[in-house]
Amino acid sequence: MSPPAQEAVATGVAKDGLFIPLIDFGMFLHGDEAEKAAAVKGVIDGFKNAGFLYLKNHGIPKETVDKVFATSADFFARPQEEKDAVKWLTPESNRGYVAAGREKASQVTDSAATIDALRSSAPDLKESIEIGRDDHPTMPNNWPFGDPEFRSTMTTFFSTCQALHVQVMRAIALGLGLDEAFFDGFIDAADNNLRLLHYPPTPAAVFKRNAGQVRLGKHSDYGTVTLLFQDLRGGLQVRSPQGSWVDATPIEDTIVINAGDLLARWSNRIIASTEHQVVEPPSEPVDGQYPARYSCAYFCNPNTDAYIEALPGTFATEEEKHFPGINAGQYLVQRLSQTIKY
Ligand code: FYU
Ligand code: NI
Repeated sequence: MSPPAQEAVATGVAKDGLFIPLIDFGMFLHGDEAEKAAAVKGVIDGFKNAGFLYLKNHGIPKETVDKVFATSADFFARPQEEKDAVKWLTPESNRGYVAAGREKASQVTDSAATIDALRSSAPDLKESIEIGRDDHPTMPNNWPFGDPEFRSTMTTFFSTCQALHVQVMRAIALGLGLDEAFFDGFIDAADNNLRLLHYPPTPAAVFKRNAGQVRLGKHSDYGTVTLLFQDLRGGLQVRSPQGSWVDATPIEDTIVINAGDLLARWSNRIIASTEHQVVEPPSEPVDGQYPARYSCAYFCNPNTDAYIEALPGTFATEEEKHFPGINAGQYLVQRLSQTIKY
C-alpha cells in the first residue's frame, strides 16, 4: 500500500469568517497531477475568500531568507546619514531608503488631506529600503555605500522571488481556468519591488497614548501578489469579512502571500485584495518596550507596460466589468505618489 497522501491544504488562520489556508506548495511544484490540482484549488480558494495564503515548501531555502534578514538588519543599523545618502526620490523609480515618518500607508479612497493628517498624528513606525530589478535601463538602484555583499545578496534574492512569483501566477492561472502560462508574458520583465522593512523597538506607551497608532497603517497592496517574509514577532492583521481585524500569526518557514489591487482588477474582483495593517505586537512588552520587527515584502507587479483589464472568463457582458482597463506602470506610480512624501 502507498503511504497516506499528504494534504495539500491545511488551516493557517480561521476566525470571524476569515479563512487563510496554509498550502503545501511543494505539491504544486513537484507533485503528481492530483496533488498539483489540490494545491491549485487551495491557492485559488484562498485568494477568492481571504485574499491571503500561507505557503510552505515554497522552495526558497531557510538559509537564504535568514541571510536576507541578517543583511537587512545590518543596513538599518547604519548611521542615519548613511541611510539618508541612498534615499528614495521618485515614485517612478521607487528605489531607495524611506525614513520613518515619510510614508503613510492608506487606502486609495483617502484624500491627500486625510493622508497628511494621519501622517502627522500617527506616523507609521517603520523605515524601509526599496529595491527594484537591477538591470533597468534608466533607473538604477540606490545601493548602500561600500557593501558589495548587500547588493549581491539582494539581487540574488530578487531573482529567487521572481521565480516563485511566476509559479504562483501559474497556479492562479490554472485556478481561473486559464492556460498555465497565461501570465508568463505579462510578468517576465520582473518590474517588482523588494522592500526591506524595519519596525524599530517601540515603547508600549506610544501605542497607549494614541489610539490610532500603528506600526503600518491599513491598506491593500497595489500590484498582483505580495510575497511577505515575516519574523516571529507578530502584529500583522488582516480584515475579516465581518470587518474585524484578525491576527495573521507568523508560521515559521512559511511565506504569506496576498493579492493586490491590480490582481483584483485583472480578475474582475474574483480575487480579493484584502486590507491589512501592522499593529502593536501581541506579545508582552519587555521593560516597557516592544522589540524590533523585521520583514521583507516582495511586491510583484505586471510588466510596467502591461494593460490590465478583466481577464477572459471573468465576465459575460461589458456591464459586468467592474473596472476600466489601465496601464500597470501608471497605476502603480499613482498609488505610490499618494503615500510616500517626496
Ligand atoms: N509599495 N507596492 C505595494 C506597497 C508598497 O503594494 C509597492 O511597491 C504597499 O504597501
Ligand atoms: Ni501591504
